Amino acid sequence: MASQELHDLVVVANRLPVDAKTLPDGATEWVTSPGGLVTAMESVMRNVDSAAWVGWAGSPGEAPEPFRADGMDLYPVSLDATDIEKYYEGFSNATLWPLYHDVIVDPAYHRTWWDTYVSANRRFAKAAAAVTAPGGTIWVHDYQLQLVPEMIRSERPDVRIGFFNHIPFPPVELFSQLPKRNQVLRGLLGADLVGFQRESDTLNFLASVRHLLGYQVDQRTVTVPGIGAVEPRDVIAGTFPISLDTQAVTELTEDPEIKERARQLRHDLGDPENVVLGVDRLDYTKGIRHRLKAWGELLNDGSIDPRETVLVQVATPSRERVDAYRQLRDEVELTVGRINGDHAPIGRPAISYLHRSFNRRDMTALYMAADVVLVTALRDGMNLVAKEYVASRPDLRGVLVLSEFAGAADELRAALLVNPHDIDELKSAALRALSMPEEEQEEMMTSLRRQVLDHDVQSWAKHFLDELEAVGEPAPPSAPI
Ligand code: GDG
Repeated sequence: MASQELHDLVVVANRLPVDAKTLPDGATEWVTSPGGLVTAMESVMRNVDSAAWVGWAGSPGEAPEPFRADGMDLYPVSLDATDIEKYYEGFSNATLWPLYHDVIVDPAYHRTWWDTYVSANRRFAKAAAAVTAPGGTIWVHDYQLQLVPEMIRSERPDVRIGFFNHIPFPPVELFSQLPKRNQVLRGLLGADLVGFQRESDTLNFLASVRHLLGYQVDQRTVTVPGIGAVEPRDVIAGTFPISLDTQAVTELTEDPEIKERARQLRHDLGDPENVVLGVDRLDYTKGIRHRLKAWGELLNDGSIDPRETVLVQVATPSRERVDAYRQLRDEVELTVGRINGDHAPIGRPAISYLHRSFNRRDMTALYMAADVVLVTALRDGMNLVAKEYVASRPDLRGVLVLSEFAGAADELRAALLVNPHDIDELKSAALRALSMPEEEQEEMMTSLRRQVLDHDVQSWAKHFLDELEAVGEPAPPSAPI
């Protein structure tokens, strides 16, 4: 168990980077979930004397006591059934998520959701403020916790606060729809540095601050006016595109067992000439319906022969208690069933649809087995699948079809960029990818890999924390609140 010591660096995210595993004797073991953020944090945490992570442990009810896992001190925050319904599934995932992703589905607004969002944010803020050393640094992550920076600041004006938004920040015309929009902006402006994935997100945020709050914005610097004894302060907004632990991906691609698994996968699919892959959380932002529509049409008009070309679609279960997600699953599965019914050869699918999670090794084997990956997001903060595919192809083979609405499109300019709303364009991009000569694939992959391998997640985290370090001295610990 971790002592309640004070830490120089504290990460705050909705989820702790661990999953509970129940052992045969009924005891709980914590297994770290190997996400990109954990890897990034591990690399920066190694360089500070004492680092910690504050977040929800994943099950409703009372939070477990603080504990250590893989060298990190973890501080669980409790969320009860009402918090999960109103703060997490409600305001975070049925209000903010669709609004921040271009209202692909209608955002729902309920006043009680907001109240619970505020109280849950306060719990995270208090937990972080309590474990941060004087003059320490707190890094808050993502849209579920937008009020946390200001809440921490009011309690701990002595600490440096950074905020990073993993999802897009919408244009002011859309953001203005959000009830409590000004409270959200003020919450974010409690940070010293607010980071976004794309330049357009940063500019959208600054435009909202200027238009809705009327604060002075000079290039990247917002001046938050002082009130009473509190001095005006500067907040910097910046663009920090997230990336992968490319070293870890490279190691997986060199593993003979995974190479063999990739060969086996193709064999299991009937050794088709072409394997096309989609990997997404089953989320309406990912453009899975558009992809299936294009694929169904290509099969209908005979442009693709299902005996030669198979589409593998991994659709990882996600947010299954939120209405729009249940509906999406039904629609996707109906469409896949229809397409397979119409086109699959006997004993083999035209679309191999996998509604479950795979481990990292299997995911890498899938990327290595795929001739084409389709990323057709209608809006996506970054989209790590696009980068993972590129990092998994040291053989320089394969083609990435990438939506221009994914943040990754800003960096991966060499991919076949598409507007996924244009089904004809999607169809021609898929056909072009399938017929791309090897030299052209090599050229594309070389250029994409240069971009991905030169910018790993460790340098992303370091860059953010270095900028945060540089944004001026916070108030001394004794400063009045
Ligand atoms: C948010 C933003 C931004 C998927 N299925 C399985 C599996 N995955 C992994 C992928 C990838 C990750 O999950 C998904 O990341 P994405 O970036 O594609 O999308 P979101 O989950 O929406 O993430 C996004 C990201 O935050 C980071 O800032 O890029 O825009 O929306 O790594 O490989 N992993 C395993 N099994 C699966 O079945 N092991």
